[in-house]
Amino acid sequence: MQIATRTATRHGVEVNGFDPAAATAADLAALREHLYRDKIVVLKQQTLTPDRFIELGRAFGTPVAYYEPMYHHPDHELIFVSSNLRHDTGPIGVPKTGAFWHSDYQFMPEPFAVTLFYPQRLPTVSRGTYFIDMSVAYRRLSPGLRAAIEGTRCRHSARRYVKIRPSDVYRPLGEVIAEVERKTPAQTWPTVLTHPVTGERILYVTEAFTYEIEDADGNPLPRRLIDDLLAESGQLDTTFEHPNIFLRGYEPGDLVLWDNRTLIHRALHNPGGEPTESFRVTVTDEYPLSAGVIA
Ligand code: 7UC
Ligand code: FE
Repeated sequence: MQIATRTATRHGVEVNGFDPAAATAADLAALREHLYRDKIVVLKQQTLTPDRFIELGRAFGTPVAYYEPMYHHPDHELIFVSSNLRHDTGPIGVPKTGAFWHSDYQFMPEPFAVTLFYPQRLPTVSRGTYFIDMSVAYRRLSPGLRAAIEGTRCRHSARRYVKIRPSDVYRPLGEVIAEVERKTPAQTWPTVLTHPVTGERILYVTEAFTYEIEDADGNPLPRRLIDDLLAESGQLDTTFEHPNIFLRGYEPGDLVLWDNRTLIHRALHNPGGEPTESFRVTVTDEYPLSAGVIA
């Protein structure tokens, strides 16, 4: 296993020659360390079966099945499938997931620590994921805004991005909305997390899920604060040229792991609708979301 170190132009580390069947405990510990420090680890030239992919996830935490079964791989509920392919048996997974700035499960009681992303079929163009390192975004905030969010908390909900299921057709929208609120009630987290491993401070605000901000006593603060945080962190830049944004491109065989506390991401979907499919395994780890917060 060779770990290529981070360069100025490339975020994260690339790993060649990784074979999960031959990996030692020391190899896996080294990968985990890189994941938390460098935020992205790309394992090159992987050829894993779904079972092996899930097994790899266990080296980084506890795999958790997505709460909505519509996304599950038909034979492996721990794999979340994003796909626009038509299989003989019909569609599997959900097309065009995650095309908005977010952190996986930020709206749930236990947000994921690590996302393992394994493209199965890549389009010829527009293949990659946009990322923002929110510890960098926090450090780059204007001092006034940084001071204004000290001690505040934000509320997060998936409601704007929950996808209706085929079985929801003809249901009253009010009933569907009520079900979303019941199944995924909003969660409140500190606006600034402290990473439990690295101690870095992380701006934990996303365009998709964050909708309210309150002071330390629970009094609501103006929505304008969230908009300013989204703008300064780069999430409102529709040209994707903001200095905080970087694109991680994919080659066949790449298996990408990222630190889901620190990085937010946004899927890049090819506009031509070329066939594309990816598998994802998400894990919780042994640490709280933020040092000092009981998850
Ligand atoms: O369909 C999707 O884009 C799924 C999204 C609402 N949630 C992904 C997650 O893990 O938070
Ligand atoms: Fe996602």
